[in-house]
Amino acid sequence: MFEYAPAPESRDVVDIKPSYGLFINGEFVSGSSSFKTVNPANEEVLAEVAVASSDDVDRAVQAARKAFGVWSAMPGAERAKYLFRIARIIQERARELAVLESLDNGKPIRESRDVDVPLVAAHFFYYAGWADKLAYAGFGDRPLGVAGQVIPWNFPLLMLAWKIAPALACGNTVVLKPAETTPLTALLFAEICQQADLPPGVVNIVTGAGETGAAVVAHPDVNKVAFTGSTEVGRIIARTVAGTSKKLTLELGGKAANIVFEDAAIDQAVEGIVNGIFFNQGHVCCAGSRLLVQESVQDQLLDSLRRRLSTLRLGDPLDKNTDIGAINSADQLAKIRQLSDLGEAEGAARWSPACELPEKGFWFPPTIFTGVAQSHSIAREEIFGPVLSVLTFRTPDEAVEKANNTPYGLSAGVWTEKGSRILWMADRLRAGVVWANTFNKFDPTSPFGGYKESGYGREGGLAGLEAYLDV
Ligand code: TXE
Repeated sequence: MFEYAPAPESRDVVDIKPSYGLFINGEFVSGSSSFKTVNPANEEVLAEVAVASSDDVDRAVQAARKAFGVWSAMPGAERAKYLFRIARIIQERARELAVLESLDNGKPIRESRDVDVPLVAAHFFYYAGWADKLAYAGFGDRPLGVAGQVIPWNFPLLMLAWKIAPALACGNTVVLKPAETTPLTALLFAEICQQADLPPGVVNIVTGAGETGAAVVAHPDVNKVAFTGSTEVGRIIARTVAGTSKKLTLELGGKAANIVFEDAAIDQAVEGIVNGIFFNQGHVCCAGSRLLVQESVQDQLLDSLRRRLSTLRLGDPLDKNTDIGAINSADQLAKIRQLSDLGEAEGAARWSPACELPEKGFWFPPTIFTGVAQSHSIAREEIFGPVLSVLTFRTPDEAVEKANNTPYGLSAGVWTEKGSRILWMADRLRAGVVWANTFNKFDPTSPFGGYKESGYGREGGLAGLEAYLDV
């Protein structure tokens, strides 16, 4: 790949403690056991983190229940002050948050610094603004109670913000369980809640694996469950919640089509395709993992795409020049390898740019599969890695049919210079988000969420408030 001079961000800007407790009722408390969280770029242990047992989860839920009385009775304008304060502290501590996110997750610092952390602050600012305007927005202002929130590892802080900011703005209190491979920024966020003098028990962070998440979801005093993660675990959670009065929102997997018409600005489309599938190593639920290209421009587009891929820099996530960081875990790497091998075995042609992978850590090169058929596993299953499956189409109808031929329905992208075609496509694509001549653009004012097996409920925007209120 490309030669360049490394420019590393300093790891020393963040003070990582050797061990972390659970954040319950405004304090850090110890758990009965612990697990290690590692830096996926070099497999070094970053810290020892407490596991919340079901008793610990119960303590957290009771703290949230008690705090609900105070928090929900507080005027919206007062709640807004806390949320604005949290947003400002996030901005002040942005560098620490970004470095810690890159260390624990493996994502390039350029992304955590320029995308994740600014969006996290933006979500707190945005929902702070709604806290005293809920009645005006026609929602009334009746919060649900205690929200149990379980989040994944691909955007640890951003998923936390998507869930905590609207919940608190509406007057709910929260018990949140971060993913087991990326607990550290959620614990730094707990410190920020202390710094903002948030009343104890309004936010509780319980770390641990799936069992801890299951205890949060099943707790009888939790009134609302919000989950982002795999479709498989989403189904388990839906079964647990069925037959209770808990409200549920699920944000699950995806297999988005990025659709390029022959009249598209090809250079721009190439950038969008790269951003669509290689941003965050493809660990993105709405990643453009299927490229649908109109047959007449396939060769031209693939030539440009291969050239562009050869300029991507893979390596140290703290290096400011890095485009592609580490895969988040050994398990995720094994899944990407297994599905990619299956792609080859099923007959698709595999290509990656010449690229040296670091010896330690979890790495996978940017990869393109051509000659992919709709029946191939790599065209159907979510790989959740830097792997693009290329399919072709001739007519707009065929593009729609192929794009919709998936059990998922989270997002899609359309590349064309014809405005009418964008609207025609957006009407027919069964996806919660359709981007036109761009991809992976997020904004707190826009609702985000899926159709079909990508889940239900919306996060972001006004629709995101509905998930946390009795309307
Ligand atoms: O997800 P899990 P994993 C997809 C992606 C990825 C695959 C597996 O395809 O390769 O899922 O990833 C908690 N009750 N996505 O195994 O297991 C778990 O501790 C309650 C897409 O990491 O779903 C973690 O906090 N909670 C996705 C969270 O659920 C449970 C993002 C997600 O983990 C639980 C992540 C249980 N029974 C993965 N079991 C997206 N939509 O963005 C686990 N958890």
